[in-house]
Amino acid sequence: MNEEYNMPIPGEEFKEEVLNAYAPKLAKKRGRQIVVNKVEEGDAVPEILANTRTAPGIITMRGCAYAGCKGVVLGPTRDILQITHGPIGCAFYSWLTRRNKTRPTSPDEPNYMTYTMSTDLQEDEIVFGGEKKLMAAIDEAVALFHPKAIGIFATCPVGLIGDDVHAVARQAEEKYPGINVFGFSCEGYKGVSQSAGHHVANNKVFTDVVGLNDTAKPGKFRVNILGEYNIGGDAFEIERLMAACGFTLHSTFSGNSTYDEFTSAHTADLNTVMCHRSINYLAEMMESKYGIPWFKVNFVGAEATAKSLRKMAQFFGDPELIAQTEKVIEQEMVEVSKVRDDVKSRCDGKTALNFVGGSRAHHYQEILKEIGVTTVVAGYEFAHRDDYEGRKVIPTISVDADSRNIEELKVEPDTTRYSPRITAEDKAKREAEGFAFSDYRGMMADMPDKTLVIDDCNHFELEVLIDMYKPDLVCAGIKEKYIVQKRGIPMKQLHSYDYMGPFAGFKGAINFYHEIDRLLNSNAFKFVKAPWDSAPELTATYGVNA
Ligand code: CFM
Repeated sequence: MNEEYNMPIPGEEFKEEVLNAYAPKLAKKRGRQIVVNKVEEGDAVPEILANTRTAPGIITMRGCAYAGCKGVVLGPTRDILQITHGPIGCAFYSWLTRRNKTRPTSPDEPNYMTYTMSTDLQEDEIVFGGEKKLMAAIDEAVALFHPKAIGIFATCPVGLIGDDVHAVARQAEEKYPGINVFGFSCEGYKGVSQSAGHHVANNKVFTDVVGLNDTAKPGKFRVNILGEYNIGGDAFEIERLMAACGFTLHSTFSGNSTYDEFTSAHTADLNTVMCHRSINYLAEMMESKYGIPWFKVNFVGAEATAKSLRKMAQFFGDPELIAQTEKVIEQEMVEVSKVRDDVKSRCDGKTALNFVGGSRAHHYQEILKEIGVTTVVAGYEFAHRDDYEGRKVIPTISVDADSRNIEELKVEPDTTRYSPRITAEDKAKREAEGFAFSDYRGMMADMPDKTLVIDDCNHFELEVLIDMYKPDLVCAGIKEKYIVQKRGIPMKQLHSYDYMGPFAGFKGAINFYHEIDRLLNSNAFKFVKAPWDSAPELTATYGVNA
């Protein structure tokens, strides 16, 4: 049903090429993770295997559960003091390398993001236990910073030696009444990827933070944004637009956010979900407990931004809000269209590979399309089948031992605070008119037929893709960046945006168009020759045999 993309090499041919290099058992598994797209009636797409373990030895693009919990979901909050219980490296590498920004409202407001706090576990603690050191770290943190809340994050060794971060959190709360201390069992190995850490983070934020304070922020049309992490200033641009349209942004989970905004987030009237993968759990649980409806939005790309703002205005149905939103879109689109058309004249017809975590591989296809760049191969590092095929497949997703490892909370309506923001009849009526609630249609429905979808792509496969499809642009992460660039292919990091941003909203779209224009139309990359093409391969022998 979707337009067909005429791939230079059929996807099946690529599949055969890479699967041949694998041992039979792995080839069988990878065969189910590499899919040639075809969209049928009702957005039905082929099934893809996702959210399963990466085979040992493969250089995966994935990260760990700790990264998903501390780095991704909680990291962008500025005033929850976050202690990594573990070796120093885990804390160091989760220290703002994702470029999540924040903007305290005054110089006195706490901002712990400029620090990284760790218990710096040593061999002694690995042998004798590290809980005392954790408590000492909390004592030190309280004495120095007097935080409202402390999050403790477990790393792999902590899980292996059996330190109980939750017990220490409870002791700390007794010792320091008034400080909310909570632990996360987000040991790196907890799941098959970051995704497990997202779920752990969602659960704890839901049980220990959201709902503690019933004071609503003043204002009309009160909205939370879930799954927006303010990379390169994205949230600042979204905040600007929301204010201009007349929405009240109550809290963002978790770009440019504070603890107090989280505690009262349940007072908002609408949850919008930007990154479905990392935060759909919280949206679902807040709906069950408090009656807040949610729907998916996307602020990457000018069209997507306009569509999302319109949908939000339509949800509230206020004529003034709708008119003001239209006015903002119209004003913003003047400059957007000008730059887009100019950039498109130079980028039209180019191709891209797009491999990002769990939502950007989808979102960035739309913005690339705006300047005429087609994503011929895309994949998520760690998303689930619903992010590929749409939420309609959730009932058919098989639960394995790894996913069972993460607690699925049973959530009941709050006895006093459950209040459905719209009636069941109103919701049904709107749904009949095509207004989708609690839904995500997934990436594949938006991709042309015959394009390739690859889950948990690895470095070997990326190299074969580049050889076979000769893309004009590769979008991926830091681990991929240098191999791609050394081959003379422009590469854009879509995790940290390298040194740029914002890319969200209208001004962000303009930034992105310019950046892709510079990358695709600069001559510099044409002069790059991969060092391994001219220099002999290095060989060596073990010293002991010399
Ligand atoms: Fe969501 Fe994200 Fe992403 Fe993600 Fe990530 Fe990220 Fe990502 Mo890097 S929360 S899934 S775990 S949109 S850090 S801000 S860019 S892999 S595609």
